[in-house]
Amino acid sequence: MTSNIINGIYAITPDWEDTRQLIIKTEELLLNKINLLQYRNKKVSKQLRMTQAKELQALCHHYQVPFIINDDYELCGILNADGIHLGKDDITIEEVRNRLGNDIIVGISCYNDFERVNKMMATNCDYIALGACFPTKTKPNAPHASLNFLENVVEISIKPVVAIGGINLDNCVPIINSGVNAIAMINALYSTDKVSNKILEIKRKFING
Ligand code: TZP
Ligand code: MG
Repeated sequence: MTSNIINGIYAITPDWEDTRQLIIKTEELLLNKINLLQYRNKKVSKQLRMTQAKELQALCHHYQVPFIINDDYELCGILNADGIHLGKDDITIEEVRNRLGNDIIVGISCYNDFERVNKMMATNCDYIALGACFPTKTKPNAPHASLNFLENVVEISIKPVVAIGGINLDNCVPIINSGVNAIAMINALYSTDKVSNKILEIKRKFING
């Protein structure tokens, strides 16, 4: 994996059933230059996941943005997606490398767990994700990862670090200043009417500090 692929704004899809709505909104985000897209939909059928993922992949391809799939390694393999994101209850990194090869981007959730971070440093995963940084309705039971935790991980991490959970334009500055490589957002990107200025504003904060 090119080392600077994981940077800036990492959009993650909401659990929407309405494929048209999902595509329209995602295209708006791509036009406004998000850096990465993850397809995450835990509420629809396998068949609809396939349809939505295919359409989103084509869009990402058009805008040359890496397309990452949450959890579903089979879908990832069928579509030959750019990456997969795994949590603690998903397939292991060894298994996923065996099935999907060494070129695919593999991201791993490490929550607020320093021991897991250290363990992942010794694997060939491509990035680690930490969160939730703030309370979030999207995943109400997510453990809380403090700013201090983020800073400590950034200091020792030899892999790109992604922050997630309740992040929005109003609260993202300290998170970005902790040194993480990217911030991942669902609600702040998908449930806002006009996101264009917001994306640019947030991207500037990465560049200008
Ligand atoms: N993992 C930890 S918090 C979270 C996930 C998937 C939800 C992030 O969504 P939002 O809407 O950006 O808070
Ligand atoms: Mg998972």
